[in-house]
Amino acid sequence: MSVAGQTFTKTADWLDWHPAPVKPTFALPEGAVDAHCHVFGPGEEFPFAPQRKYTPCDASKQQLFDLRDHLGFSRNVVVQATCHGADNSAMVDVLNNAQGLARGVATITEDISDEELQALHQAGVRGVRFNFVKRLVDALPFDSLERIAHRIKSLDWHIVIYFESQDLPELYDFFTSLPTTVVVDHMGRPDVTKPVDGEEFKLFLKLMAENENFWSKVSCPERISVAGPSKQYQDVVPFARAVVENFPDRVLWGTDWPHPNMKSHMPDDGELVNMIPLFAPTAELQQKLLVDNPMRLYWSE
Ligand code: 0GY
Repeated sequence: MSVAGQTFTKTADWLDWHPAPVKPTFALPEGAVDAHCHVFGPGEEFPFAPQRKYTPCDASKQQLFDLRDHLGFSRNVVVQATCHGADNSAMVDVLNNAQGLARGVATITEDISDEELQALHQAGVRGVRFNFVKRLVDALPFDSLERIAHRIKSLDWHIVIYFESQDLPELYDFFTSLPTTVVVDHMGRPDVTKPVDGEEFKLFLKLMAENENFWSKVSCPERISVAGPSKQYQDVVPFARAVVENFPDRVLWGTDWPHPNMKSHMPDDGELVNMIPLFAPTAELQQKLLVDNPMRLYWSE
């Protein structure tokens, strides 16, 4: 594909998303929200950022809407993917074409104007993402992130943070200084070969327990699992279940479609939905995880 002379050849060993996920046997509650997914391009319409760390396959808004309907979700929260940098136009294009059924999480830099922030809000953006995963981004300095945090607080937005568990100790004090609701991607990427009641995951549970402004997505078993798909990602279940049962009013769930950077295999999104009752075993917990919590965070106005 090419845009104004640029070509977008996907990164070697990049896997395309699953072309035909099963219809889930787990029936989602009415009004369920897929609270973590992305779109990629299409590159011809929405070019990828020059500073990106990978070039993905295309994954368009219509393909996202088709997946939503196939799986039985009602709404999406579209998180800006790092391959688009701070150009939010592909994500905003989803929001503008979703008839109110999608909200967004943007990536911004300090030079954004108040008018641009207002336009993102009008489109349905309700948060910004701070990414600390070194293979994905060159992280912004803390003081810049602090200034962004204070600006978006006035819009009543939240901050989504993405980091890996080994980096939590050094980031802990910065995270707890943030002035807004903070949503952790994928439970802080726990190392599931370590015990669920071990020191490393205890620090994450402490972060959640001692800071009521912290939420967690119980997402991405396919990324976190060491056991893998042949073992149905069972090694992730105790971690997700601990988070849901301890913090039932501050958890979200998402497919993570189209699954950036999955190198070993591509998950079947229908099978990911079928894992939800293992994470949230009662109808009450499922209602909070899939409907009440995301609606409160993203559709309160
Ligand atoms: C995720 C995870 C990843 C990538 C991104 O924006 C992104 O590029 O989020 C990853 O590579 O772990 O949440 O989709």
